[in-house]
Amino acid sequence: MTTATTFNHKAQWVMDCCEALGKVSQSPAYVDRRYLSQEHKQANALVATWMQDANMRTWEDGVGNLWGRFESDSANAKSLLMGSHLDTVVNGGKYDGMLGVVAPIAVVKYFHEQGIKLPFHIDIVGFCDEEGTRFGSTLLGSRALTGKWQNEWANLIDADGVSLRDAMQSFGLNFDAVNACAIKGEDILAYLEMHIEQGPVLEAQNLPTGIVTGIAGAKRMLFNVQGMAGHAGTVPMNSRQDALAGASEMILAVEKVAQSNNIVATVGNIANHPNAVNVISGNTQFSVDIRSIDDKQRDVCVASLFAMCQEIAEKRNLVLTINETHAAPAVKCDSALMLQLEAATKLAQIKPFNLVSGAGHDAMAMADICPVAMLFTRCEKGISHHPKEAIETPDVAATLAVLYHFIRNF
Ligand code: HGY
Ligand code: MN
Ligand code: MN
Repeated sequence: MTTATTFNHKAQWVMDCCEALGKVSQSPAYVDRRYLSQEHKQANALVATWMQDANMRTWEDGVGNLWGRFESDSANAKSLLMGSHLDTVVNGGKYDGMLGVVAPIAVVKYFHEQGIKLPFHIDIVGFCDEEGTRFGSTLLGSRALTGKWQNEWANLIDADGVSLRDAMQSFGLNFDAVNACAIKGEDILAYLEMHIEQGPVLEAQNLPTGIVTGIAGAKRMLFNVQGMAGHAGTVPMNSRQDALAGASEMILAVEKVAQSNNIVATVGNIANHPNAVNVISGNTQFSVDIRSIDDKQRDVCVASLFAMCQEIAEKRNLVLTINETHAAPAVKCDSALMLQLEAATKLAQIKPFNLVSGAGHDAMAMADICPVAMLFTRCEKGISHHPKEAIETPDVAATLAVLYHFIRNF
């Protein structure tokens, strides 16, 4: 009977790999690995050696994704595609993304060691930019695979003013050649992504793994509030056009709309100008990330938020402009794959449990070309996008056992 204990040793290997990847960061103090950086190159090279040790052929595609293939002997074999992202948020955890790349390598390594051959290839992809940390976008690596690469992304710029086009060139890639990375859906049997839950549900259920039913859709926008800078000591309060004060009222409106509609909305990034102690703020920009498993409900909330913020702007004699920077519809996981995950979970002697993903994943992009499924691993207190992100080795072993049975019976 192949259960979690079969994979105890491999689970420790996965944890050690995530630990090693956690050290590949642009900061010595915390995890921070961004798209097209030196750390991206290092991480791809490191993961490629683990894939090669599992008897996988490896390559890097034209957008910077890392690939590994465990070849089938069957002629015209199609691929079961698995993977997740290798980039991180700033000051992130060691498992968000990385677990979903390293865990399948561990199971492939087990197949290789056991001399198990499969009637389909196993392809594992380490996506290069899911978080969008460097350019404020998201899902760039997976959208390149699904033919959704956008020409206007060439002008996305990072905090240093480097454009995506130039950053790709320095990395040895060509922005205009990315469309050649697109893969054909008919070659992919399914896409399965393992990921830490990034929420508290599995811990509350006291379960090591969970089957994802759907992924919440997200919209990201940049709010630009234009006021009038002025002297903090001389401009009377009733004649100010204070951009930061206006933005603050708008940020509370973001929170209010989310709370009163049972969705989630976050202002994570703010820039204030001139940001001086004795100057009334002339311009404030802030990001809004708003999500729901129900796209219609989310868009109704976005509309009411826009109306509330325009009202605040008029009342304060400010000019508000809003630009949408990202939109991904909610995605339902494939019901047949969910049933196969359920059967595999039972074979691993674990109680199956279904849950929604509030976090976004590359599976949202891959759903454009093939059926997708996700398997979650419990994480401590649901903490993620934080250095305290933590998982337990036995839960990784359980995840590997479920994955083993899923593939053996796929
Ligand atoms: O934002 C997200 O949900 C994902 O972690 N990129
Ligand atoms: Mn993340
Ligand atoms: Mn992630």
